[in-house]
Amino acid sequence: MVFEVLTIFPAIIEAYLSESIMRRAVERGALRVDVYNIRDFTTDRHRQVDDYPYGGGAGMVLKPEPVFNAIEHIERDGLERRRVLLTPGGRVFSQSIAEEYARQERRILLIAGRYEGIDERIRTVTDEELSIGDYVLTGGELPALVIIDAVTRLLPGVLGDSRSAEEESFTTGLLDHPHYTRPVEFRGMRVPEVLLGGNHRLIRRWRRREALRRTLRQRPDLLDKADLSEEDQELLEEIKEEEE
Ligand code: 9WO
Repeated sequence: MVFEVLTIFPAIIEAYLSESIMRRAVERGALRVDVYNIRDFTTDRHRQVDDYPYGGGAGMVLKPEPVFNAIEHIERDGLERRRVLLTPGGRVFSQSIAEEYARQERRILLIAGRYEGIDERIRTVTDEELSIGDYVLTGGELPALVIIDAVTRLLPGVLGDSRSAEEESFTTGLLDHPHYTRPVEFRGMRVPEVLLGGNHRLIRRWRRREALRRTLRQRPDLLDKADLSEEDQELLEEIKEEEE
């Protein structure tokens, strides 16, 4: 997968990608991220990327010209790519969008705005607007990294097989089951007995039950859309009685 990021703060993107799993994904060739500094595509003496808003008011606006120049430069390769603008007004990003991107896209261009807004004409060169949630940030860089991270971990070979994407709770529409590591007792809190024995059928069933319980308690809205088996439905009924 190739991501291209347009930003006035390339170091923010590079810092995250140089660590841990993202770095390994790059080294393994599963991921490439080309970061472009919008300022490099200005043509004026002061390399100005922002300007005053027409109509007045506080704050500055990201200029269209360097952004258009950057996109035209990048697209000289003639390759297909999805052009995505990060904005709170966009379609809300989710695990299913991450899966769709990991499966269907080869190149994604992410445009991260800054200042108090972007010139409206920048929207005309995008295919889609994405939001990572209902809050306002100071720029689109963190949303760009969120999207790169969520998509990259779904690419073949990135996570190894410590845990298949299939097994993962959000894929099945449930929250995760509880996890424990050593010590077996910590400040009076013990690891559930079932996890200490080697009965893997029992462990699987306990984990499923606890994932259902946690989802019912914390995000009951997810249960409506979750893909539940007959056994899940039965477990859920038992849990509901226990929880009363
Ligand atoms: C800001 C804004 C606020 C309310 C309604 C719509 C809005 N659009 C933008 C916007 O596009 N802002 C630009 C990018 C310029 C200012 C900083 N930017 C930004 C993007 N802040 N927060 C985001 C963002 C992007 C994706 N998901 C959540 C927040």
